[in-house]
Amino acid sequence: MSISVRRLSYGIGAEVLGVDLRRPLPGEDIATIRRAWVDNGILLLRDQNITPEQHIAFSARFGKLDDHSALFKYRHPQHPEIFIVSTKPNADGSPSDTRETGVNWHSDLSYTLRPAMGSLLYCREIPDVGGDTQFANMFLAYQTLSEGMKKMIEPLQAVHDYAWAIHDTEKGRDSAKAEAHKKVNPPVKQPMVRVHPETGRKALYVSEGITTHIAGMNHDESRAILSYLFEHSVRPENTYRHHWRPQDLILWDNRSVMHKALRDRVPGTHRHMHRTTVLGEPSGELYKA
Ligand SMILES: O=C(O)CCC(=O)C(=O)O
Ligand SMILES: [Fe+2]
Repeated sequence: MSISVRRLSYGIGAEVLGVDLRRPLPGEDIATIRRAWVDNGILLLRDQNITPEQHIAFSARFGKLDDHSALFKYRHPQHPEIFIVSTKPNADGSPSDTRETGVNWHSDLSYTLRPAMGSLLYCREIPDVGGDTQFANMFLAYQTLSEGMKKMIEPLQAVHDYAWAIHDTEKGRDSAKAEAHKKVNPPVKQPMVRVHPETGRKALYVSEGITTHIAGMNHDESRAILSYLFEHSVRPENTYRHHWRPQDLILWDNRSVMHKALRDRVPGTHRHMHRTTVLGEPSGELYKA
């Protein structure tokens, strides 16, 4: 069966048909998938009845995988390459720590000096309604800015801080947790406009969930500019919203895409996902206030 690719929406994404990840794919199919992935930002592969081993093996064709040491509590017990995002309570009945993972717009690991190239999220369980994920095309977000705005932000860097990312959970600001994370993940400065290493295209690289302010500006100045950019990035025509089916696998390119897990879960229903993470190129530098 040969591979075909069809677009999912105006703004972002494509579905890949004709692949079965239970068997290793030939190199030319991996090259086709990688090209479609980079060009479309996200790829959907439906009906993949795969084991964690097959998920890891496919992911590793695209680069070195993260062992999720920064998020060690939520790793799969047998497979550190798999990060579990689940709403299901823990064995002792306490709520899952990852029930609120990714609920604000972000790009994976942008708060580190080696942000993720790609993430591959696999759906194991999903309710009929809710549990959706939304994606935004940051190439398009950059392209649709005015020339004046592009010129102004191009040389700037912005601060990405994981402690900020986790402050806004159901529990409110959990400073003990935020402080512990700050030690592992101190704030970093990232370029506001990132040049995609494979295509040379420019993408906007700030996100509401993780970016605190623009380096070298005061918070009021910074807030005005960032608020505009956040709003601009996630205009509906720039995004795609996915309602998952079990056995869907979605790949996103963190260098040109932001994503967000929607808070649309119907009480009493549950969702269980497995993610692998492909490491990317080094980017940014440590931020000293
Ligand atoms: O669960 C989701 O829909 C996305 C969670 C997330 O941000 C991630 O796995 O990177
Ligand atoms: Fe994420």
